[in-house]
Amino acid sequence: MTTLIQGGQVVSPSGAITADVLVDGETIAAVGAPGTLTGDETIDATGRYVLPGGIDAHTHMEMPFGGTHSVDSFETGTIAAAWGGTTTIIDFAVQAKGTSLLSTLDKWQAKADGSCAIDYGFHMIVSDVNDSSLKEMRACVDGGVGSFKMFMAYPGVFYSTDGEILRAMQQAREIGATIMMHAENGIAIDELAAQAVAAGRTDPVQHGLTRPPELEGEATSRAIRLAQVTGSPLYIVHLSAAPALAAVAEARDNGQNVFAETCPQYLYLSIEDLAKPDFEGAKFVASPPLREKSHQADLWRGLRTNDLSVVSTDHCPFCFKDQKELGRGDFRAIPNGIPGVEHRMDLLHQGVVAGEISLGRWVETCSATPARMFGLYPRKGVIAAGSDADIVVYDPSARQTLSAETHHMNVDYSAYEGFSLTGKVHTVLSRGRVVVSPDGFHGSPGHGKFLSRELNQYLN
Ligand code: DUC
Ligand code: ZN
Ligand code: ZN
Ligand code: ZN
Repeated sequence: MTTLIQGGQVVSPSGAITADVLVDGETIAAVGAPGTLTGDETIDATGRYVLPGGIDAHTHMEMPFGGTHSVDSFETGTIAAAWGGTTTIIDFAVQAKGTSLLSTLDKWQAKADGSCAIDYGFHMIVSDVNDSSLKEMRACVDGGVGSFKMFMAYPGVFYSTDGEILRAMQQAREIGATIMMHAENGIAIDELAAQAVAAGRTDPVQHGLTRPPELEGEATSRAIRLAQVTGSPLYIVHLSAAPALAAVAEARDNGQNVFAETCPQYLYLSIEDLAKPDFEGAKFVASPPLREKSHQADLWRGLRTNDLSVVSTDHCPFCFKDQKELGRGDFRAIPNGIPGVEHRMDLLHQGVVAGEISLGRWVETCSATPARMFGLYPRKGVIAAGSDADIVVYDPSARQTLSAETHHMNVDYSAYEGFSLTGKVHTVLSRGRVVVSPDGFHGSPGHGKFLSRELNQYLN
C-alpha cells in the first residue's frame, strides 16, 4: 500500500520546498516535484507543512523519583507524544545504586516493550560509578545505548563526584560515547535549600531561589573542563540559564565537542510561575528551575546560533493533587518535573511565528539534530527516500488553546494552561502508519519499536 502526501511544503533545516512525498509501507519511497508521483491513497497537505516526525530526546516515562514515579506510562506518554507530532522518544533507563547497567537496561526494556505507540530509544543514567559499571558502558553502546547521563546535583541519590565523572568521561572517550550532564552544583544547592527550610522559607518559589543560575553556570563550566581534560564529548541537558549558555558557547568556539539542549519550559515559563500562590507554584518545580524572564532572550539567541542545538521536553509528569502535594511544607520534597511531551512542536512553532527562529531551525532543533546527535540519522530526522515514514502534516494557521481538559498526557494539570497557540498537528505517520488524523488517534501500543542507536554523528 502506498500513500501520497500531496501539495505540502516539505520542511528541512535548509527551508521549505513544495513537493509530494510517497510512502510505501514503513518507509519513504520518493520525494518529487508536485504531480510527478502517484499513490494508492492520498493525504492532502495543501497549505500545510510536511515535517520529519519530532524526536524528543529527553523524556521520563514511569520514572521512579523521590518515593513516587512519573505518571505517564510508556503507553500514555507515547500516545500523547504522537498527538503532538513527536514520533520518536529517547527515554532514560535509571541505574539504582548497587545495580548493574545491563540489568537496568533490561528492566527498562521490559517496561517499554510492547507498550509504545511510537519508536523509542534509551539513554542510560549512571549513578554508581565503579569498575563493573564502567566496563558495562561498552556493552550498552553495543546494545544501541551510546549516551550516558550523569548528575552534579542530588547528593546521595544520583550525584557523582568530579572523580567519578572524570572516570566515566575517560571511558566515554575510549568507546566513543557521549556524556550527558545535569549541571547544577548540588552540594551548594543542598546547603542553600537546608538554610531556607531552617529559616521557615518552605514555599515552591524557594526551589528556584536556592538553585541560582550561577550554580548552573559553575557546574556547566566544571563539566566542560572535565570533558576537555578527558577528551569526552559532552551534552548539557536542560540548559536553563545565561551563565551556562555562555560557558557552552565559549567551549564550542574553542572547538570542543560540547553540545546543549534547552526545553520549552525555559523559553516560555519563568520563576513568576513558581511564585504562584496557594502552592500552585509546585506545578512548575523542575530542575534546573524556571528562571527570571531575562534568560529567555538568551536561550532563543542560543537556538539561533546553534550553541543550543536541540529542544527536548524533559517530560517528567507528576500529578498536582497527590504527588506535588508531597512537598507542601517543604519544597525539597516536591517531585521535580514538568509535563510537556505533547506540546514541544507546537510551542517551538510559536518561535517561528514570533520570528525568533526560522522554519528550518524549528525542524532542525526538534528533529534533524536530535537524530544526528543520538545516532538515528538518516533513518529518522529527515524526509528523504529510504528514511522511515515518520511524517507530520502540520497546519500552520490552525488555532488551539492548551489545557489539561484536552491534553492526552496522563497528568491532572497543564503547565501551559490557557496558552493560545497558532499551528496544530493535522496528521501523523509513524513508520508509514497514520497514527493521528483529524478524526482521532489510530495508533496502538506496541507499534513502537526499540531503536538501537549509532554513536553521536557530530563528533570530530
Ligand atoms: N533531571 C531531569 O533531567 N529530569 C528529572 C529530574 C532532573 O533533575
Ligand atoms: Zn536532569
Ligand atoms: Zn530529565
Ligand atoms: Zn495522580
